[in-house]
Amino acid sequence: MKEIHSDTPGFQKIKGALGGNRLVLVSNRGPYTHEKSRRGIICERTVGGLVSALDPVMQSCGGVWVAWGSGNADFVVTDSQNRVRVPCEDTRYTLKRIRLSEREISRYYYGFSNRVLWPIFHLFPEKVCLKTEYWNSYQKVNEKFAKGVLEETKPNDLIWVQDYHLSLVPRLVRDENKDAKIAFFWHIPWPHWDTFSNLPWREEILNGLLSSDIIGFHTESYVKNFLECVKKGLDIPVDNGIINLPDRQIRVKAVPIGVDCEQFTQLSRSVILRAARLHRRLHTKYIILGVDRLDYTKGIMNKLMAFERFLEKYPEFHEKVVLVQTATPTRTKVEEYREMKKEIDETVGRINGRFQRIGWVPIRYFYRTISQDRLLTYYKAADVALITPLIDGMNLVAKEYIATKDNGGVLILSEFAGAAEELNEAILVNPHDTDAVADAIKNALEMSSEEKKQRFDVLKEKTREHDVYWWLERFFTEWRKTYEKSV
Ligand code: GDG
Repeated sequence: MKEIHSDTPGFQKIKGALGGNRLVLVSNRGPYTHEKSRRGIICERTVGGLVSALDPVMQSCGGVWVAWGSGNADFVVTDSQNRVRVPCEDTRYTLKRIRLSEREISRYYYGFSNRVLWPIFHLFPEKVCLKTEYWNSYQKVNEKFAKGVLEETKPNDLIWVQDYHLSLVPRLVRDENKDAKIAFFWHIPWPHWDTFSNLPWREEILNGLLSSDIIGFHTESYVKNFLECVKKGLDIPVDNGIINLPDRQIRVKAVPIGVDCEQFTQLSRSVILRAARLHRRLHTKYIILGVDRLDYTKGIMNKLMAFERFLEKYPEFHEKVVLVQTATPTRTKVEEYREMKKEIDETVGRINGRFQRIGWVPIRYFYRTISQDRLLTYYKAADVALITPLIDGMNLVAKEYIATKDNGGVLILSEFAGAAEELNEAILVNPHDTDAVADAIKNALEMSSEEKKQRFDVLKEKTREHDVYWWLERFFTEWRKTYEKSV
């Protein structure tokens, strides 16, 4: 569990940027779940970038987090208002849980969020499944979340809504409380109008978001696309990142999320020995690492094909390189994700069968959620991180890898990850170009120590400078400016 130092300069700055106001955070998944086990009810922190970024702030600043209660004992531990104090062992803030029925989970979450918005916004039109019952459920569930927010909000609270599952919440809250202070952060890409305009409910989604006072994205190109959609979809004037409505203005900003660089660097010191042992255990000189949720956007299949091509083209690296690939289970109830898992299992088996020798297995593949310690050990041990999403809002793994290393690891990064806009000292690749990725692996392994250090030092400096505290402080400062201007 992460230790919180609420008096560090990072947190002091964030508190300053919040201006003493309380935060009401709203997201689909909550930061903690309660699950029944043989040992009783266990409280666990959820794995993922959003929770890693926001739980420490909530712990430090207090407030309320409104989220879906998805654990099987989540409502056993809550009070009559569906509230529970968290973290469980040292409570610091309130978690308000929203109860969803099986049908809502199936239609709002697996349906509209994951089979409509996710594929449209990640440019996979062939995977989109448009059903009116999904949309109806999405509206109902957004209403439930908005009601939960309104029950918890006091005057002057700052309501911060996260991500594509909840795009209608700002409007639903504003309809009931016109003075509410609302911000939105969109964590996935925002596509061009040509793609977005295919969405039958495009106006409702835009209008939902436009009830916020500020909307944040990871990159300038997502901001540009979003503003274009507002102009074309709603015929509303946009000027220099400001949307002008008759009665108010909305600021739209690129504020790229970061990681707690200092903490990754510090924690990584505790895994130095384990990282060294990993090379010996895998009988390899070089370790290449991939850490991805098992999602079609993350490009795991393309990566495997590129690694196979690398082994074909450059046999001098046989018995010297191992690809460690973790695939974190996600959306396991969706048939398509189960099929993708099968395809990846088979491909790993085929490539290993083709190249392995006694004592050397070229791909070590793990389909499971690994512990934070193990993740750090992998980051620390890896000579190269191979991060090749076909498209990705940001990709925190790239930043976590750089934050953990202190001795010049090489980052190979897809040019279609939001992180590539900032981390352009990485070896940038087109993940669809199998040969180019294979060559990039060779180049990474053969790179001179001088070039490695030059690139790494800049990447580390950027990751350190634009860390998670910078993200929060910058976003909150921009948010507060909204109200200062209108006074
Ligand atoms: C969305 C956007 C955007 C993963 N597997 C394990 C594990 N993780 C942690 C990583 C990292 C996080 O989960 C994954 O972050 P990503 O950024 O890669 O991706 P998404 O989950 O797709 O998130 C994305 C992000 O929002 C933030 O705005 O960057 O583009 O799609 O922190 O370390 N952690 C542990 N075990 C695992 O097996 N402990």
